[in-house]
Amino acid sequence: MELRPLTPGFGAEVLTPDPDPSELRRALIDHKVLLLRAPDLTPDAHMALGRSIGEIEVHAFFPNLGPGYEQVSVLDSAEGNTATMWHTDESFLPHPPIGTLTRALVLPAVGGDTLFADTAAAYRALTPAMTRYLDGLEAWHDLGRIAQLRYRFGSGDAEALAEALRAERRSRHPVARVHPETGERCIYVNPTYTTWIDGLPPEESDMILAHLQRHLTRERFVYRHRWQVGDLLIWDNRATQHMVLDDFDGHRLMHRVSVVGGATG
Ligand SMILES: O=C(O)CCC(=O)C(=O)O
Repeated sequence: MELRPLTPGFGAEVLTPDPDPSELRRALIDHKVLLLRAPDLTPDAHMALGRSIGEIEVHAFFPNLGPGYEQVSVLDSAEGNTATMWHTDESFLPHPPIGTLTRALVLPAVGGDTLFADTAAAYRALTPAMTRYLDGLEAWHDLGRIAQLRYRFGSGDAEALAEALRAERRSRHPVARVHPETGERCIYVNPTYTTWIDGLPPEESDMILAHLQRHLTRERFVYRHRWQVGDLLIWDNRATQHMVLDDFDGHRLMHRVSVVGGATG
């Protein structure tokens, strides 16, 4: 399979048309983010591509294409569904998805790029003192955190917050998880879902989470994707974080399919 690097460190464009699924899966593990130009991909073919990587899921809260296509989530900026804060997908689940395949259908004239951070490279660049400190620590990830942020910043009401907290959709994962297929350690906390590091005093937990996030989003670990309509990006959710730049006017519409994961170790 022919690949072209997107950055010196991670990410690759797949140049071979109709790549072999097992080679694609291997490339995803090796490069963490793959770009395919797929102008004619139908929702059925999108789901089939997801299934070639693993079992595909119905997303916990995004709207979807409806009967028969529940696994195709719709991220429509007109409905307020643009993920503009750094995150790994659905880390509040006990088994967060291993990867996501997102395709651009409608794009604004300019802006709305997506940033990706390589959390394995970021882990490797931590000081030995910090990696020793993180060893064995676990953090809580909670769907309620988004509702809390919306409430704090005026885009969500108290009832929505109470409902999200009542739902208790939270899980605990290692702060530095081991990637099950590469054995690499990856920083696995993010500002969208991670609430605190288990067992630490609040100030210390907040300080460590802020440090890790600042560290892993340094330019040297980040790829910025400028979308074209029909682009399909596939990312390894175990070894990356991503966010959309909230810098655009106009319409942005994406379809996404994600692949069910296993336990975090
Ligand atoms: O819309 C994008 O570019 C990224 C979508 C996203 O953040 C997600 O699917 O979790």
